[in-house]
Amino acid sequence: MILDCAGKPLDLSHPQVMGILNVTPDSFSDGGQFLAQDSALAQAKQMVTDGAGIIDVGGESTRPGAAIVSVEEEIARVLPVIEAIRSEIDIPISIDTSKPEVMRAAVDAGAGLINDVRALQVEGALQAAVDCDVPVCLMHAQGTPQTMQDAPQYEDVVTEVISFLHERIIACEKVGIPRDKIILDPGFGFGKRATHNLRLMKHLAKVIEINLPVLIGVSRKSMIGKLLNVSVEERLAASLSLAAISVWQGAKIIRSHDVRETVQAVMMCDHVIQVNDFD
Ligand code: PT1
Repeated sequence: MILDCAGKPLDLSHPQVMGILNVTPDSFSDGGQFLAQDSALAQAKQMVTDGAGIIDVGGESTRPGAAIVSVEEEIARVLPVIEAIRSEIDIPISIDTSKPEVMRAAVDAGAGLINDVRALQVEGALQAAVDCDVPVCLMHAQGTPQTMQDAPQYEDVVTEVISFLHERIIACEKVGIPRDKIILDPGFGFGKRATHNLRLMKHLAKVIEINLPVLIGVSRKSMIGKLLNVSVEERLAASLSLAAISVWQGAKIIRSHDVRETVQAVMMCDHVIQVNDFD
């Protein structure tokens, strides 16, 4: 139940919060304000203080309609940040990327988990993950960030997401990534309409039944904006409620912009889950 992230332990016997550290000029919610290395480091330190169990560093925005970024640009964005965090902070770093070259460079610099919204489907990504020898998060998406929200369609979103995740687990095992290094993510907001996201959330327990740790990313996402008609700055309460619903069903990692508040929500849920009925 303790995941070894390149020497840094991630204890999944309790739910953990993954702090989001975007290093993209067009980054979602943060407006690129953490581009500078030292402010990225300050942000990472604050996340540790606030109770994050892991920090997710990403140099490619994957929100709907985001721009494509080159390998060179992505490496230039994330490497200095990973190096700075690694030298001063003791918790695991995750690299949010789909590019094999970025995976290799990031893990060389000290990242301990590969978080891939394309579930290692890019040419060379499976082999990069094998060589990096760190845990991987496999996420479901329909389409690519550029076009995924144009016309998402499913016959049965829950079944289709689960089938996809099973296929990717098998692809991983085939190349030598063992099950005990795999985390799953149904991919909220990735080629899904509001109803698809809601059905996935309602039936998240079915994803949990695969019996691998499940990661959830709902923080500030547009499904909340669509359903509640609130701007991105006003989505904290709804994000926390979705985090609680996820943890209650068994999710082990919650990816969030708002670490302090999410840690409180997740810990409260965990207290309810863990309470002894007989004393
Ligand atoms: C996620 C995730 C991620 N989300 C994992 N990694 C993003 N494992 C980046 C919107 O609808 O859920 N899981 N890495 C950010 N992507 C989005 C997608 C941001 C949709 C916003 C939206 O607003």
